[in-house]
Amino acid sequence: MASEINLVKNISDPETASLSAVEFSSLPFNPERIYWIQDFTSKAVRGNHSHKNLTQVFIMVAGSMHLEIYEGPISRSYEFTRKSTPLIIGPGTWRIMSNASSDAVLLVIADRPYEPEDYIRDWDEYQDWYQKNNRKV
Ligand code: T46
Repeated sequence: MASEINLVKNISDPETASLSAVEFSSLPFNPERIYWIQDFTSKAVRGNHSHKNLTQVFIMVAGSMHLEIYEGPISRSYEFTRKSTPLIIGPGTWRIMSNASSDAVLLVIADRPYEPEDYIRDWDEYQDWYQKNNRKV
């Protein structure tokens, strides 16, 4: 499952700065972890995996990247920028991040701690898993 979620409140002061806020109470889950990814190199390709149980919100706080999301065999592409609405990425979605700008910062809010066993990193295994778990797009 991948869908947009409007949860960022932006308060802009043209004379000083812009402030953006997320109230945890507006999330559809209780956050367990926050991390962010930055300092992308020009040829970086990250992700290339799915999760069995993890739900996350992706917020692009700076720069831009290309985001490809698969739900089984069906894919969707996003040009994800700091102007984009945040995305909820649920279990059973394969993600590929590429073409990030050098200033890109992706902030992720997750509903579970880091669990290496929750990852599916093999594409064929993912497609089998997706079929067996009967995920709907
Ligand atoms: C995702 C995308 C957007 C930790 O030790 N703790 C953590 O919370 C995370 C997320 C990672 N790590 C370690 C595991 C690896 O040794 O950091 C290293 C890089 O992780 P990974 O190769 O999974 O990084 P990405 O950028 O491919 O994927 C990450 C998340 O793992 C993933 O859930 O959706 O960011």
